[in-house]
Amino acid sequence: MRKASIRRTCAALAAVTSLALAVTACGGTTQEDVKDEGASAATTGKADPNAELKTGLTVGFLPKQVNNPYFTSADKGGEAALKELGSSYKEVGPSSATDTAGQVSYVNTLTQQQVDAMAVSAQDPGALCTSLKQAMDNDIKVVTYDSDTNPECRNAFVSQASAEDLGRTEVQLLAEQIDYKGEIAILSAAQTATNQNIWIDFMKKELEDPKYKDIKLVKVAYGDDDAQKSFQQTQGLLQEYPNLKGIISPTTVGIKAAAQYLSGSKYKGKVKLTGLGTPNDMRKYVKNGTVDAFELWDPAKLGDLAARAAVALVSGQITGKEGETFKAGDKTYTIGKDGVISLGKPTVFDAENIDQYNF
Ligand code: RAM
Repeated sequence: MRKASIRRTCAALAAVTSLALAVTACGGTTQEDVKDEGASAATTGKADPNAELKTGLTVGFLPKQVNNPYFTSADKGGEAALKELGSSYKEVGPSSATDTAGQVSYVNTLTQQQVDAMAVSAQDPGALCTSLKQAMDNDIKVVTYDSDTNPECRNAFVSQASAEDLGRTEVQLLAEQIDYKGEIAILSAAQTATNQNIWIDFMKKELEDPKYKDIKLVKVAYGDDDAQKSFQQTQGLLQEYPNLKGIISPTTVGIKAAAQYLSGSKYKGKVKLTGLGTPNDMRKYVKNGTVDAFELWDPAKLGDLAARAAVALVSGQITGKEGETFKAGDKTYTIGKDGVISLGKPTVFDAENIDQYNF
């Protein structure tokens, strides 16, 4: 749908937003209406891999949580890529990872502002769907990055790594550390988080392998990507399960808080901890013997790829269909099933290599 279609969706927009703002956004025919009438590949639904990359675009980043250092790095990567491509960056978002209503209103704000594309890390798979569909109806390209919504509610998902690999390898890492024996728990982020929930499903599948028959997953706790709550949840796990042998925390906020708790307790080095963390957060806990190994991708590279995918979508190089390809930096990416673009493989960090990384 073209920019001109904004007029058709304005009534709907007004219903979910403040009328005054919706009216400003829907003021009438703009230069954009005219410019975009020459149908591009993207607007006709056909990808043109040779289409020139557009410049002067605005891409809005909407992370799960703005004050989370992981998203600060990711979004900085997006900002740098957009600068290089001659487009503008903006970031909006809630400060809590459990504020889905806040995320919905930020999607609506970006729609009113008529950004060309938005990159969203969804706190909840379904909650953003109506507003994201409305954005797409207004000719705004939507990529999710880090944490997906339902495939029909965005054009493409820029994934950090295969969800299956991430879930299974975290179990493999912990199992080795506890000699394939004992009670384990998971300390996750928000209960609704799409990314963590998919990884946890794959952890459970991995645990079905008979080689883990002596490992028992006793609890999945939720720290909501809040440092204090994650710390308290770790403390609670140890109180409830005094024989606990290991914890997997697939969240940068959770693993840091759990490491903080363990390192100041009698469990240091005895209760093993792994999951997803940044090398900068975890360095001291690897060096002081609280943590043996954990993993992550480079968040800045994820943000970079999300920005480049957004610009490729607006430019019509891709539409989000399986098999389409586009260049991002010096690499060519192929879109997979359900519009998924995968960054690559995560890195495992331990005492040997952690000093080589700075993020
Ligand atoms: C937290 C967030 C994010 C996740 C990382 C690993 O920062 O929950 O969504 O990808 O951890």
